[in-house]
Amino acid sequence: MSIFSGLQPPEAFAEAALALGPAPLVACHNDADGLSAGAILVKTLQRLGTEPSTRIVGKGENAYSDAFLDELRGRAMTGLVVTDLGVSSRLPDLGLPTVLIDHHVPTGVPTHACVVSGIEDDPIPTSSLLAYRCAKAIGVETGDLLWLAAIGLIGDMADEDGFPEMEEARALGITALRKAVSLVNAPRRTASGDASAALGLLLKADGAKAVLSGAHAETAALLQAKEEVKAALDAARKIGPKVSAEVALIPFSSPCQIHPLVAQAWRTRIRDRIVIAANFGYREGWVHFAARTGEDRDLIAFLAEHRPPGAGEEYGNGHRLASGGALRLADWNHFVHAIGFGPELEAAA
Ligand SMILES: [Mn+2]
Repeated sequence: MSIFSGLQPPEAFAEAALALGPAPLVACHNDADGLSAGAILVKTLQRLGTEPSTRIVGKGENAYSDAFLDELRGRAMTGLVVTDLGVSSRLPDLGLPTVLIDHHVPTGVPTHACVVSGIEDDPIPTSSLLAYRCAKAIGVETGDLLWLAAIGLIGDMADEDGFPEMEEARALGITALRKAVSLVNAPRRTASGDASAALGLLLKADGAKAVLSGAHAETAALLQAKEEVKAALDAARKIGPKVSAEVALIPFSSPCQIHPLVAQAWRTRIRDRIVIAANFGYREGWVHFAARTGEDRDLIAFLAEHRPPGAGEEYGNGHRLASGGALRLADWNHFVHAIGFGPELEAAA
């Protein structure tokens, strides 16, 4: 029996898409999975005769914040599709047809939207794969969308999970697909966090090889983004962890979104503790952190247990083995004591 009611399979998109009107907005996350899901949905909605616009939700933003709601209210659009940005009952009710396509653990299921979720499937599909299955369910041409589904599957490390679509996509050239993922994932980690070149390239290119070829101007911008991130990561890799009973914490400061990469790198080296990479320099007034574990532990439950009183929507979401969040400085200081550290890991206000 499902613990979430109201979640739909991709087949539900066939009907929901037709209600979105002539000018829908596609809002997507800025990573490879979110961008490729966004690109699939834009192309699908175009094939239904609509003119979709796009909005990438990126650095320091949350699709369920009041600021984003205010922005949406000011936009001329006839419907809304939100993908790879989580599922929350805080989804704004704009009085417009709304579809969510997502694979994160819902923090609540909104009743005024069609929510296509893979959370109860085993294995859990990525947002890009859900978007591809949505396109299939509608019956539009999907032959040129399979590589985009694979970009998200590889980006979210679900390419070995046995999805038949991924096995089919291997014939397109796995090496080129992997390299394209690495490029598309780069800009969202830079100091600016602007992934518009990556989405532009996914919409223009006819496959992974075209992403890499340099035939499109965006490729140079993505290569530059990759260099910027690499330099930041090289610096952060030199910092060692501080250890409490349950947690190994790596503190550093960078405007780049490298905390997930730092946590991932230490996760393979520290097997008996939860790894938290804490970035004090990502955004003014906040500490952003990524949590990973090599143990069989539920990080969402761990973070909920130690949730500081002021934590918002951006805290403790994601997956059992890969979570994280962002906390204002006072809340971070509360949190860091709760997980067993002293004043040396507090953020200076
Ligand atoms: Mn994502």
